[in-house]
Amino acid sequence: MKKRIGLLYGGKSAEHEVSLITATAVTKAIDFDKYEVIPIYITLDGEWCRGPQLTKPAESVEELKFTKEESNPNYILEFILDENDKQAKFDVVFPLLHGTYGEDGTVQGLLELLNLPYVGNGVLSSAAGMDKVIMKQLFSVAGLNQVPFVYFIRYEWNQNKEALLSKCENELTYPMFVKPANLGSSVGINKASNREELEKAIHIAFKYDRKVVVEQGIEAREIEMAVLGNNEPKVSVPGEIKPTTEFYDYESKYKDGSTQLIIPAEVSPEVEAKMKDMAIRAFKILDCAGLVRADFFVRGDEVLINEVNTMPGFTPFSMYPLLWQNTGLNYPELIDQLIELAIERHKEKQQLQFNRE
Ligand code: G1L
Repeated sequence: MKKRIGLLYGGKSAEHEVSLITATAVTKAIDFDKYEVIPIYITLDGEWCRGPQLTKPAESVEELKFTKEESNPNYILEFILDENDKQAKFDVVFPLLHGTYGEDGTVQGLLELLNLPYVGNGVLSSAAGMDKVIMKQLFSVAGLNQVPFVYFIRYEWNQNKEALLSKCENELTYPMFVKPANLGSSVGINKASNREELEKAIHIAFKYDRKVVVEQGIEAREIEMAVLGNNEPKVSVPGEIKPTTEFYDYESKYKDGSTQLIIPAEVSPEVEAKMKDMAIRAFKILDCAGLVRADFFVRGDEVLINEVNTMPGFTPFSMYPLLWQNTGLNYPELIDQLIELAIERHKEKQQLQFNRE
């Protein structure tokens, strides 16, 4: 019997288009002999629209856009919950989106409540992975080397700007990077080389989140690794990002392709072993499932973890799939593996006891 996959994409977020492009790429790679694919499109307004079962790859992004009027039944949740409709249940849901409002873990929470197996990270790791401060604090508990940082919430900033600027200057040195704590992409991130720029960058970052983190800027190479698995996660070869602009920002990340990916990255066996160990420790401390992309700064022989991405770019030309491609696992095989890992984790969870004996 073919497995029925619910492909969930779009969403009420800045990554709407990226999600659509990724969903199109997944339909081009997924094995239609093994899977029935049912597209579920979330519009920019947040409406859930189910499209007809796909029998072949989508040729364009437009083919995957539906309206509420054409989706049948109208309400996807009623559809999923409808015990009478043989079409209703999914074997696995493949969520290719950030949470409805950009805060992750929300979609995963919905899928948990529906008791549906789904690809990738759960509620806890998705939410923790979206908050740079929580993530850094967990890395620190795991004893992972990282750049020094300072953080505060808007309320504290408004209470005493001078004290917080001094705290940054006492604990860090210029240049510093100022970032909103949540948000996966690089929106609202600015570099500061003096007190005036720092204050301005903090002001901008607070437009995007109520919590801001100021990081020590360092001269280092940016190298990433892909992790895949559940209880015994495997790590790919490393890949290096060579930015051509000042730093790896939103524009160059998604639009103009001005970054160069070097796979495999040229690193010593010692550095590679260090990164591998750190990638697995990061995966475990965040309680990840399925996949994560681990991002490092490498300076000589020193390795610092920058962050992990629980929902990495996922087109065949994105770092995560390319890293596996270069490790001997192609894009269709990667999709297969992720689906199997989703089923494996769901089975393990089904065996848990929820009440006292
Ligand atoms: F389902 C996976 F595999 F876990 C998964 C989910 C989401 C992989 C990659 C992503 N990435 C994204 O959703 C995106 C925000 C980068 C847009 Cl496609």
